[in-house]
Amino acid sequence: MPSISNTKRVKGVSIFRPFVYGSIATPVNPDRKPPNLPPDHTHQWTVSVKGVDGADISHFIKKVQFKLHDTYANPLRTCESPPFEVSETGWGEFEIVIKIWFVPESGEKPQSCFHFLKLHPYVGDKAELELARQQRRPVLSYVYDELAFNEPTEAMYDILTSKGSARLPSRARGARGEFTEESEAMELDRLNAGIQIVREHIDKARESLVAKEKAVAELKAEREKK
Ligand code: SLL
Repeated sequence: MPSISNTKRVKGVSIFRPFVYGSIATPVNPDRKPPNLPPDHTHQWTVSVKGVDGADISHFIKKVQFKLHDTYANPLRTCESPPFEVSETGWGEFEIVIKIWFVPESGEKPQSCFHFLKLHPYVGDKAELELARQQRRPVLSYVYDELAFNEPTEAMYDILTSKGSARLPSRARGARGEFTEESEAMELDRLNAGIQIVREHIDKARESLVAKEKAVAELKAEREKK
């Protein structure tokens, strides 16, 4: 049993560790169907939680549970050791709840994140999408995220500072991995949608400010008249 007696916390310190979660899905080739594939299953996919560029994450992540759609037998899938991943076949997209447990030394509660399983290509114009479909290109949907250990226990501080590092995903052009141009384009779409919402908020705030300024000016003018 690992010792969890050292629960004293290191004050004023936060340690961040990058990780990646998401899925890769490949359309089934009708000429090379895996045996026992149910006739309505169109895709093979893998959902995973992993380190950046294959970095080890098992010194801080102990266990990962993936909650699949209820149409799957035993939808709750647990990985007690790396690789933290589930491979399946299916026909539809759905949200996967990913619950991450940390090593006991951390004294941290488990944390959940949500991943929408993508089976179909969705970036590009009609012709590009059609080509991707025809070529049965894998569809990647990965998110880069960070786990924060705020005021870690002393034991956890020792673990985090002696193993691993805060390595960022490689962005070299043509690099193979989770972060392809497609997933980058997707991330950009998400960011742009976010920027649009922020813009709308700013516009609304500006309108209300202008209205208030007008009201104040009117009040002032009225008072000066008296
Ligand atoms: C949809 N809301 O209707 C989604 C649900 C569920 C996908 C998708 C099950 C595979 C099996 C499977 O692919 N479920 O029969 O084991 O699109």
